[in-house]
Amino acid sequence: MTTTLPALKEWVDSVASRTQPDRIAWCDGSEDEYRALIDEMCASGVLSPLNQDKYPGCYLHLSDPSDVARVEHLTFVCTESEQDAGQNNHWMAPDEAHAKIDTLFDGAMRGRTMYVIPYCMGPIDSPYARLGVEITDSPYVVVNMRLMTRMGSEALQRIEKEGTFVKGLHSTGDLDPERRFIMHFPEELTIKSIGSGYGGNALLGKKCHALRIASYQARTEGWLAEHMLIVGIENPEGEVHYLACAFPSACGKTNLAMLIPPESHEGWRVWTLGDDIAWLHLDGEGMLRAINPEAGYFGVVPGTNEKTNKNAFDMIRADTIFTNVGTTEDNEPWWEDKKVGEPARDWQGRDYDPENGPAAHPNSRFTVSATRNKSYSTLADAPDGVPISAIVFGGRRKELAPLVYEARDWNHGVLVGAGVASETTAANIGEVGVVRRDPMAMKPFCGYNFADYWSHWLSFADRSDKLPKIFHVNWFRQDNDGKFLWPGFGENLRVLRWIIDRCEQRIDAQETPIGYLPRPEDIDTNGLDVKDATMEALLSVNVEQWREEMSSVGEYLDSYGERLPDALRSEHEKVVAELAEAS
Ligand code: OXD
Ligand code: MN
Repeated sequence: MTTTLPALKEWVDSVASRTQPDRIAWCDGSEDEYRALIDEMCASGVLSPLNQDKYPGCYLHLSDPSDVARVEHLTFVCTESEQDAGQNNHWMAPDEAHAKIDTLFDGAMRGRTMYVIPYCMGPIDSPYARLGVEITDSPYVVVNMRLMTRMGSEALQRIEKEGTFVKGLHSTGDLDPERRFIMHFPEELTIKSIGSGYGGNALLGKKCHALRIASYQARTEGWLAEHMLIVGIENPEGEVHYLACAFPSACGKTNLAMLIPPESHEGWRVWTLGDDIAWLHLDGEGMLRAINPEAGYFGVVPGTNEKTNKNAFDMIRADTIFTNVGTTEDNEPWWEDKKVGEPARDWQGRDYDPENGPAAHPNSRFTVSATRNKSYSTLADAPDGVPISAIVFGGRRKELAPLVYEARDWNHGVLVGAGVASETTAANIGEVGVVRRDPMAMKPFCGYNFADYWSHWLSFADRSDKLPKIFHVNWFRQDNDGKFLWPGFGENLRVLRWIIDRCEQRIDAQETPIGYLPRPEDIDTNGLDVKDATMEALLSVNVEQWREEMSSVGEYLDSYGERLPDALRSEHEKVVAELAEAS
């Protein structure tokens, strides 16, 4: 197999002449190809089969212990002007970046196979889908890309027809963190990544293409590429509302996307369209519609159990690739909080010893096709996507942010999104548990200057009067003893119901300086062991703390200087003024 598209052929040839692979394999995305690669990797030790009776089609990959998460400090956006990348990104001049990384690619694939992976982000026949080709020397990346994207012959045909595609070059190199870089050239629709075989560093369709490059493209083309799950909530009358929710990495997006209605909610159903990324477009009527560019999930494993996410727990019982989990004596995958079984070996393949830390790495992952999810919505394949009723932002905050509040209008909602802060998690290499600003949950993923990004968001208010309402939620508020106040998981449906009622104008709300809040009695707590006082606490706005918060948000926004849109500044001033008046 090769291609009829000269630009693609020339690029593949030029990469091969630099990297010097032993052979080139064009991936067709077939089941046979997948199986052959799995068998090859089991023979070479890159993968090992898990217990095939209990976990059929499941395999384990243990990564290099230095290569276990995204590496934001080694991730660069390389635009001609440093200001275009913004202070939210690490920047390097494109010439310097190409020169630096190309040297590392010289001869990097000697003795290896170079795989060419044509892929389509989004339903193959969607006008909103975008195309890419990843070249990699990792067969592990190929099989993951097959689960995560629509990859192979059909994608290649569309690439040949349209002629435009994102070029992604990846090599695991020598896995030396000193020679690890993830570089993006949005002006050239190009990604170059070397030195890591892990997740978002290596599966270039995901964070690199569908967020960093796509957010840049989206700005020039008038749409939004966001770090959002897409979920459909169906009430007992059969009415479905679709929500797009942005949360920082490892804050429960997959759980919310697959939420199982609690027993108290007979007749309710939840449909998953996506668990990580949404591409949002205005349609001819001014409705914001979402597609999920991905076709699979690369989810955090620890914490997944029958109670927290039964759909995910069942979904990963077959045809799943596990990365960096532990194993039991009879070779089942094991992770902290699985609630069944005992670990025998840890994620480094050593005999399990609690002295060495957890059996599964906190950022261990499953890769699985979305179609294995029981709550999968076939509308995930709809070319026009689904209409979005509400956008929901959230973060992991011990205090301050109430369980839920609603922005007054779109522009205020952009301020709410821009002010999102959350505790850092193991999804990135770095300190865990430190609160940082993570606007729209896009801090690690926006491919251009945040100030321009907020202007782009604000511009939607001039383009449509049918935009979704914007909300903020916080499932993670704690009492003074560090106990979570809200039960979370399936019970979050109770909060989503209030959100939907607000969208349908079925319920009033209290106006506060930070936006509209439910009264404690507006959230249905029937059958829940949550006391009235707890609901009061969950829905309280501590004016003093919010003044401090707004002053910190103000400082953060000001750090973007001249480029910060005036409309955002004035939204901030409005909230500050309301807080000043409040008692
Ligand atoms: C992810 C992340 O893997 O956000 O989705 O880190
Ligand atoms: Mn993510």
